[in-house]
Amino acid sequence: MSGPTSEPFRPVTDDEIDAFARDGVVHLPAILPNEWVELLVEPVEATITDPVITTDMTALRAAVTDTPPHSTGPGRFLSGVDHWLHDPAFAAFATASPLPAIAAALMDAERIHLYEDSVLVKEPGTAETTALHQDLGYFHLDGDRICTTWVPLDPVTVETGAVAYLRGSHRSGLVHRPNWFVSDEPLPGAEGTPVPTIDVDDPRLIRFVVQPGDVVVHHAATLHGAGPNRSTTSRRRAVSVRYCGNDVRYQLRPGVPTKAHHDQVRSGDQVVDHPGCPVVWRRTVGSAR
Ligand SMILES: O=C(O)CCC(=O)C(=O)O
Repeated sequence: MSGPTSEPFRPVTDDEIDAFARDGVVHLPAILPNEWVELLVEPVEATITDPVITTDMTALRAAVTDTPPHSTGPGRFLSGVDHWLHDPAFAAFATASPLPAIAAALMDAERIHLYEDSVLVKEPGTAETTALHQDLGYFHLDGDRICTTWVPLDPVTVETGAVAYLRGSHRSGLVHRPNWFVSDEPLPGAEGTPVPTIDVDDPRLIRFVVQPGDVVVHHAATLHGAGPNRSTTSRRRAVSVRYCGNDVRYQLRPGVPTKAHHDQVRSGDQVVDHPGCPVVWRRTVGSAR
């Protein structure tokens, strides 16, 4: 499947590149052609109704902790990973949409590799928050050019579960210990600096009101989490695609799930083109930034 054009609606601006470097996150309004968002709607629906592919994060939180909040109605936080490996629509989205070029522009990269994708759906009435965390601790990678592109399929507000980013936290130099994603409880055996406790009203938290066609990109070292979906009618469907660029090395982290190709690499190896982490964009003479 090739999909619609790989050209973004508009270029990434210098101000957006500066914001990403300064804050560790940037909101790119109206940059993704709608056809790409539409392409994902059915595959996301198929995915979240398949209990083999998707984890019920609401049930996971209930298993990990008795501490509220827990959804008491039909609200569910549903999440899955690495859909691109078996679904052509997700593969087209991750490899042939404008996302790799957008990541390259923000990270000033010579090439971009696909690391993974995730589906992140909070149905109306989902009480579970996404715990504050840093993606880097979950990635078996080390380096600066690593980012997550967060793509909403619905309009998203603070009420429906906007992601909150701790401004500038990507510059801490710390790798934070991964948690269960729906609980602050750390993953057993995982290493890293404890995630700090940040009040939801902390003025350093940035949240964006977004529309389908927007993309929010954060640096892998940026601390972030998300609220519940308090709406009784509006869904909050999103897909994250995670990329790394040149000068990134593997760093195998204990206690964190690995991918099949991680058996073939050692910590310190450069990330090179491989079917498990393919190059999806290369700078060419005259490539748009
Ligand atoms: O969508 C969410 O609730 C969290 C998103 C997130 O943590 C990510 O994409 O890295």
